[in-house]
Amino acid sequence: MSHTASEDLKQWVANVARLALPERIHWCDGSEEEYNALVSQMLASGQLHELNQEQFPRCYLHRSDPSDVARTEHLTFVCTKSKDEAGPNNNWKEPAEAHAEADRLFAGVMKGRTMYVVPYCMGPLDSPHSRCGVEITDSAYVAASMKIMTRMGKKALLRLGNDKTFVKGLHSIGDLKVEHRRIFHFPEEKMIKSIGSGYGGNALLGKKCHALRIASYQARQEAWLAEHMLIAGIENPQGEIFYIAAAFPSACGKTNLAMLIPPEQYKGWKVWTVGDDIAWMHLGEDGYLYAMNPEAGFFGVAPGTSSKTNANAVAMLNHDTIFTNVGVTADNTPWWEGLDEGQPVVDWKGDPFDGTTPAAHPNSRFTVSSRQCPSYTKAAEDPRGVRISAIIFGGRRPSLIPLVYEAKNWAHGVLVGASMASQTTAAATGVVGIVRRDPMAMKPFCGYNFGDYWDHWLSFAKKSDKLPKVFHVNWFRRDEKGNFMWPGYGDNIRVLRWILDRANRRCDAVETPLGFIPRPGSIDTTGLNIAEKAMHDLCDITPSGWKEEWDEIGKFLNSFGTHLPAQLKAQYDSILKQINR
Ligand code: GTP
Ligand code: SPV
Ligand code: MN
Repeated sequence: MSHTASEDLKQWVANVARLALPERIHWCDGSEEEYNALVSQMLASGQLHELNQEQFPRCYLHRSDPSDVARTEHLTFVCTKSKDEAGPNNNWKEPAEAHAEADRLFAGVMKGRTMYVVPYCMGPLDSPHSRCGVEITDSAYVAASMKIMTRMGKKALLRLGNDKTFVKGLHSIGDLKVEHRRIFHFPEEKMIKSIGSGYGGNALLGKKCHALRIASYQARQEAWLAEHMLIAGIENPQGEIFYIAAAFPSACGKTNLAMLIPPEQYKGWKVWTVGDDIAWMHLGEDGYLYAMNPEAGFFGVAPGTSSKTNANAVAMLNHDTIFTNVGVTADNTPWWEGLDEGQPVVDWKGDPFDGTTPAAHPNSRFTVSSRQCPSYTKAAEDPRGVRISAIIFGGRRPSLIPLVYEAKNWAHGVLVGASMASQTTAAATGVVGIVRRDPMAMKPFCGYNFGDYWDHWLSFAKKSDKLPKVFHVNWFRRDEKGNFMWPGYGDNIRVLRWILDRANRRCDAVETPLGFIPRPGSIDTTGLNIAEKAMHDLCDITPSGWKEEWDEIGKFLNSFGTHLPAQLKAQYDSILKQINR
């Protein structure tokens, strides 16, 4: 296969081999035979375990190193020439220093291992918006996962040759020691170097490293957007389909919303899945914003997935799936907390389950092709992407933030995104459950200074007057007893319905200093066991109650100094005045 590769690619592969000293080099062609061979080899080496093949054909379990179960943000760096360019939102390292450190870590690291050369395409092979990359890795698990998650192999290599430019991603699991773990990004060189982790976002370089950190940097230069967003189509009983793009931080509900199944009384309503994690968005010639999913698979959170919360996911996970760090039942079927049935006997580490700690790791995941999802739509293969009617921001906020509100205009929408915050989750290492600022759900993923990123977002209003309306949602408000106030999951369609009515200007709303909120009764609650008072509390905005929040947001925005766009500051100040009134 390597004969179709460009000189540049061949040269890079040779240089890496000279440094890392692999025993052999395998160019991935993306075929079924190749995938099967990778699986057989991993079953033999113990990297994969066969699950019950009658109930779960071609499903396997991978147990990672127990210290390598989530993204490690403190070991992730954006290495631009100037520190200012990376911004206070990123860890920064001088490029030459980072390359030298990587060289030391990669020296001889692949001795005795196979080096896989994995060409991939992010986005449909025939889309002008797609971008290619090559990941070099010494992990068969990564190579197999890239087959599921991207358009990988021969066809990608062919396209990559025609494109002339591609992202170079070098990965090794190294010795898996946290001390030796680094995830370096060189956006100016379109390069990634990641060592010491086999975990998703750290190791499947097409995903967060390429499709968000490198792509966001490119998108700014080329006037598009690379975002941590699901894309879904909402079909109403009239047969109209409107597409939304929604940014929620890691483990805050993107996969679930993208595959939503409406409650029974919502006859004629249907949600179509385009993507569950990343959206690349371009202005069309008609002035509308179009979004495409650069991925071809889902790397989804297992815990909480059940036939009640996400029946589409349950249906897609019963064949051809790789599970990572879940528990197992006596029947050798996969198990996690929240699953409807079954009892775990073995936990995610492979130890007997004793009930004292969760059977599945809270960040255990499934890796599966999007084509297996019952709600997956062909529109996801449209080279232009789908036209977006509404952009939705959201996070896990136990208090204050209402169920839904609408931004007053695009610039205010950018402020709403920039001032997002959410409780941390198990998707990254560190403390879980503390509220941190996470603008546009991109805190861990923006490849440059957030101040410049907001300016880039603001610039779209100069190019089009047909931009989507912007909203903010919160499914995670809790009452005094600590219970979720909103049922969530399938019932979120009730909120989406209001959002689309507003986006299409089919209903009016109440204006507040912080945005538009639903008129009492305009969010349908028929069939829900929710008191009028609770609904009022969920939907209300009392400006005086926002003082502390607005203060926090102000401090955060100011920490970007001269990079903070004046227009955003003006939006902020005008709301501040109204809150203090
Ligand atoms: P990443 O893949 O990490 O980017 O996460 P994600 O944003 O796709 O989150 P996902 O949909 O996997 O949900 C994460 C967790 O939140 C799961 O345990 C879900 O069960 C739970 N969750 C999702 N939607 C809702 C909701 O509407 N209400 C409540 N209470 N929980 C939800
Ligand atoms: C996330 O953490 O936002 C994920 C999983 O989607 S990972 O691929 O690890 O980034
Ligand atoms: Mn994600």
